[in-house]
Formats: sequence, structure tokens, C-alpha cells
Amino acid sequence: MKKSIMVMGRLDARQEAELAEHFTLLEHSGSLDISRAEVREVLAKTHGIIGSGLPVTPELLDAAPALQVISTVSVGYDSIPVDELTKRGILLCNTPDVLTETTADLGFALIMAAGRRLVELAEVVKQGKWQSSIGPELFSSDIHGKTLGMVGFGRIGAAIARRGALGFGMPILYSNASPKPALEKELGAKRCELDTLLAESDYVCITVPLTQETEKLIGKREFSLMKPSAIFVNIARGKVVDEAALIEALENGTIKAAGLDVFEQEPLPSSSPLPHMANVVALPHIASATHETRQAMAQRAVDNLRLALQGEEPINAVNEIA
Ligand code: 8YV
Repeated sequence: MKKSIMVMGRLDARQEAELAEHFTLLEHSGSLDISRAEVREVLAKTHGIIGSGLPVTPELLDAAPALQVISTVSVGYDSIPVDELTKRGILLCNTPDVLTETTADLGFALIMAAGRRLVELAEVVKQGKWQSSIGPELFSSDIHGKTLGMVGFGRIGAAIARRGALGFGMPILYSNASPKPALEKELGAKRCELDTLLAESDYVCITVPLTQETEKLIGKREFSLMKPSAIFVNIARGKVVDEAALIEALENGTIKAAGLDVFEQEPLPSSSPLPHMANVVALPHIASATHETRQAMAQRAVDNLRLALQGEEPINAVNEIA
């Protein structure tokens, strides 16, 4: 008998057909709200779940006794309790690599947008306020030759640093749990303590995953260490930063500007001041959201799910099941 799966979110028709060839696709109304009887009924039968931002809780896992694999269409898996999955013998797969360059493109775009005040200055033109030549109050900051500090130096962090070092001649500092000698050689990057990085960088870019150790890693104290001219970029997870401290630092000139793709709460609540601040470029979590990359991520997640449920080695397993 075919195994059953729940498809949460969008796959293209070809990917759905590929899964339907091997598995029964369970019909559901697109939510994982286990307070609903209909959702519990579907969960009770499912062997695999594919989707992104999946709100996985122990209660949800209790409701899915046949579950063998969760295949997330994302590299990050902070919404999923991996240890709990491992304890229950459930495999988790994610989609690294295929989104690295696209995410790094957006990270660097935010460095440029916040540094060169692109959104703010485009608004000057849009609102018909470009009446004389632009004066120093609207001048921006250089990017080339400035020091880029990478908080986290994994695949995406390295890809952003590569753009900065090779394309813009930026000296690179990085803080990371382990040293990266190959990248030090390739990019001239220097590893240092987080506090040193914060004090010496002109651009500070966050790419660490959200874990217990990195939650609120950057708060009031850390902002106070940065240069008043520093530009802060976050493409990792909003919860790595104390958002209230960030807002305060941007308001009182502790730092100069920020480019943000991620927020403590997403979608950003309408009460947030961040999108209305002139020195902030705020985006709706779109670092990997190109046609090509979302397609590649979905395909990778489909491949992972299919392989894992067929008892083969998936391409990207997060945990190990004995
Ligand atoms: C997505 C991301 O949030 O991969 C990640 O960890 O942050 C993004 O690419 C999204 O989940 C993709 O569907």
C-alpha cells in the first residue's frame, strides 16, 4: 500500500504529480491547526509532511503516530523541535545549498540599500521632492573598502562575504563557533570575538541560525559596541536580535541604519515602527524568494521526502535516526 503524505503550501503541478506517483496525497484545508478535528483526522494517517514554516509541536507529533519524515522547504528549521523528532524516530530533511547564492544576493542588496539609502532616496524622487541638487543631509555611506563583519560564517555568510571581499574590496571579519581556514585564505577573512567584530565593522551582517544560544544574541549592549556609523543587516531570523533594542539604537543614533528581511514576529505587526523609519529598509522575508530558487527548494524537499519514505538516503537529513 502507498504511504500517505500531507503537502502544506505550494508545490508546482509537476512536483505534486511526482509525489502522487509514489504516495497518496491526503486532502486537507491547508492548515496544521490540531484543534480542528479535520486536521487531526488527516494527521492520524500521514507518513510524511512537506512544507515550510511548519509549526511542529509535541502535540502535533502525538496526533501523527505514523509520521516518519518531515521535509521542510527551507534551510532553517527553528520552528521544529529536532530532538523531539529524533526521540520519536522521525527524520527531518531541509534544503541547504540550493538557496545559498540567492539568499546572499539579497543580503548584499540590503547592505547596499541600507548603506546607500536607496529606498529613502528613491522616495525623494517619487514624491517630487528632487528640486535641487542633493545636499549632505542625503549623502550616504561607502560600501567598497569598508569592513564587513559576518556574525555566522556558514554557507550563506561565506557567500555574502565573497561578494563583499571579491566584488567590493571589503576587509572581512567573522565570528563563528569554528574557524574557517579555507575562507580565511580565499577572502583574507579574520576570525574574532563578537564584541571586537561589532566594534570594528562598518557593516554588521547576521547569518547565524536561530538556536537557544543565538536567541537575542544582539541586544542593547551589543548595539552600544557598534560604531554610530554602522549599518546593521539581518537575513537570518528576527529572534536573533532584541528588536526593541534595535529600534532604540536606530532611533537614538547608536547605529546609523538597518536592512532587515526578518523580524521577531512575521508577518510584521502593523504596530511596528520599523517599516516607517527612514533609516530602515524592511522586506517581507524574501531572501530566497525568486522563481528559480523557490522552485529548486521545493524540488529538493520533494526529493528528500521521496527518498526518505522509500527507505533511501535523502540528500539533506538534519537528524540521524538509529
Ligand atoms: C524561508 C528561510 O523562510 O530557508 C529558510 O530558512 O528563511 C526561507 O528561505 C521559507 O521558509 C521558504 O519557504
